[in-house]
Amino acid sequence: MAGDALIVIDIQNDFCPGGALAVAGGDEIMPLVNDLIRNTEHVLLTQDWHPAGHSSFASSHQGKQPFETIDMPYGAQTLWPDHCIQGSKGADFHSGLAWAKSELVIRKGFRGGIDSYSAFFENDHLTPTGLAGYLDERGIDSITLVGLATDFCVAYSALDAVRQGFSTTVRLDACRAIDLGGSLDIMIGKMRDAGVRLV
Ligand code: VGL
Ligand code: ZN
Repeated sequence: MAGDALIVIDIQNDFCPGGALAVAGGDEIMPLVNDLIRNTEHVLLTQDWHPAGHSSFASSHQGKQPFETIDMPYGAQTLWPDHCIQGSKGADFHSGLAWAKSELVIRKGFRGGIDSYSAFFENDHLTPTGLAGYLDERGIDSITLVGLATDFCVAYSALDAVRQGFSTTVRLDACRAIDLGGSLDIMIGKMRDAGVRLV
């Protein structure tokens, strides 16, 4: 149907085993994701795309370690190992991902002072990426999300998608989680409560 799109979230080397912010089993989803790509007309990708020294990196904050939380002007921010640096090998899509047919790549997290988990808004929940406008203009009102990580970029994208009026499905079997301090259960609960279809 012309009204459907598959959005493939952040399947990049740094989120796969061996990468800087490896998600356990991140590379296992490739066959399923590639099947979904093959069977969906409109395929879009997101790409985490940080400048060196990004404010979401623990290394940018004196005395801070990865996975600690800090207060930023836009709210709480988890700190991460340096990852997905613009133009680096770690920021490339995983070599097993059949991304070639995708019609749009949304890059996010490219402004030094703010992170962006969601494909729709930066972490201030105010600055749009342009994705909703693209989907609206193309007549796409229903999206399916797959990729990495379930409890961060996939979940934040799904929550924003329903808020923006898109019929939203997350294929949990085609996602893998970071699961930091129970974050997977928390975000699954939030998605379910918000009306995201979890499959
Ligand atoms: C992500 C943490 C930092 C993700 C991106 O893709 O889920 N998580 N940057
Ligand atoms: Zn990131």
